[in-house]
Amino acid sequence: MIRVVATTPFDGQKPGTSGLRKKVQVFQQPHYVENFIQSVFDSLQDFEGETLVIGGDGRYYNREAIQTVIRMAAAAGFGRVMVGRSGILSTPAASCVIRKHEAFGGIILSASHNPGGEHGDFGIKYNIGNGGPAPEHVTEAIFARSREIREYRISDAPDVDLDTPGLTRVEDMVVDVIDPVEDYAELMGALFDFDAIRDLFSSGFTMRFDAMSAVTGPYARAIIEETLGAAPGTVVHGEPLLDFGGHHPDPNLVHAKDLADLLMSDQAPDLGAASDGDGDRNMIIGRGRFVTPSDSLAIIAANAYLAPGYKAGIKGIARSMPTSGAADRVAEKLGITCYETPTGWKFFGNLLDAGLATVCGEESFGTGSNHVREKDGLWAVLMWLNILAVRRQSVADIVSEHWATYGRNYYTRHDYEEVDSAAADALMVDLRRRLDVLPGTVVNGLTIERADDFAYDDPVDGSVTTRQGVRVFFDDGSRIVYRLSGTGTAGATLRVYLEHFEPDPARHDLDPQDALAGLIEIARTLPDIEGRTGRRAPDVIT
Ligand code: VG1
Ligand code: CO
Repeated sequence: MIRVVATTPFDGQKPGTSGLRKKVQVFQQPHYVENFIQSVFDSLQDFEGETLVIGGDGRYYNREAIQTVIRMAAAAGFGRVMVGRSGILSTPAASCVIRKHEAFGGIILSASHNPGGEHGDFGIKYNIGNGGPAPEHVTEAIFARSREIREYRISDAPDVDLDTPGLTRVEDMVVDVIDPVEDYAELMGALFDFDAIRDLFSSGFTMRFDAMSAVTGPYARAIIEETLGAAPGTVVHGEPLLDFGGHHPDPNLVHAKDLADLLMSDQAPDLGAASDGDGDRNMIIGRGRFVTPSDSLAIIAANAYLAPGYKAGIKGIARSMPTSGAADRVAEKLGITCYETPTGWKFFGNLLDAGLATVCGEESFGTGSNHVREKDGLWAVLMWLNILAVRRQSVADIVSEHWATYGRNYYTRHDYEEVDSAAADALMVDLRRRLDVLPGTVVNGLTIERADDFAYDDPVDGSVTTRQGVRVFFDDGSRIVYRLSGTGTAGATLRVYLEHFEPDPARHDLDPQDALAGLIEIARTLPDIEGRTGRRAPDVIT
């Protein structure tokens, strides 16, 4: 039976950079998930009888939320839901399944790289029929609806058995529990030269893939160990856990420190890689050489033709604004356009759909291509494996050669986490107020050439997105960017992105924190970070 339940709106059901993210306790309030899901359905049209894909990263509250979404999809009139077995679908796999099965859209349960568990974070995201995150006009409609919702519709059917693949029914809707890996693994096999990668592993090449007790474990084991023949044990922390083992499932030098330490040691394998909570991020480290995500994007763009799926070359590159300009230099050499978008994968969707960009990336450990409409952690790792299998050089040599050819964009991001929201807002307001007077100012020997608040004109649908981050450009080509995170769940996180271009190969082996020391000092003092937030130093440096 379908029940109509009276409800009242909750404050703050506003999707951020990537979906709605809150503490688990917030989602556990009666009607909270239901209100948001009904607001999503109320913002969509013509889905009667259509297919909805559902899956998540396996974190605490994943199964409970999925049962609610299934009951509400049945009440809303969907014809079929495809749900990953045990409620599991990595974000890129969900995107792949939506596209392959021509679903109407998908609901992804994840707070991505945010910590999980009973006291951690949870999240819900709606993806559209192209497999990508809902664009801004859709998330705005969802938020608007959440503020006036008065009732929701839900079936009172019992829980669906999520652990047994196959077909069942809830009301008139078919529930199809699918293998979460199959479609995705098949797509990867079509893009990359699996024979060449198998040869690489059988020649003695060694690797460690840290799945961080998050969703990519089953995918990495099936593809890297079982299909490509990497030694058993190559994938570590391969079981998805409700709380990710108590760690931040965020693949960076701070939260994947064990992996980073191993790669800098005498016991280092040839390649180290890691992925985040929902499998869309990646970290690449060679023996003794960390590859920044911005460099990884540039190197992938320059070498993509080595993989069968990209042998005809790439049509364009897209990067988020705070990502370094390394990819721009590759685009210039290839004679293609490099698009600059606001932070968040949803801004790449139109460029990919229109065939303007083939490869996309963000400085936040996100890389991907037109094969799906999400960033894709394992895809990036397989791309690197394909490149290494063909070039047969070390990661460090490939990176050094790249810098010698294109120059090096020294890059770092400093995060100040959980700072007082009012203080962070005031800091940004003050920077915006000073945009007109900053040009011409000399700080620490560098002259500010121009400053602005990044706005994006989407070349495909003409939409304009403003206030996407304050940029300060210096006369030596250096850049500082300030923006507030849209994924956090406590206080505000101030992100400061720093970049300096170095053409001289003799100066390519500096520690980025040293190479950027002068700029880092300017970045701290220009908006008086310490005075306004009380923070002397960032919490996370990547
Ligand atoms: C962060 C990153 C952004 C990324 C987003 C989602 O957003 O900076 O580049 O797209 O997370 O990534 P913010 O607003 O906190 O800076 V994930 O792996 O959540 O899906
Ligand atoms: Co993620």
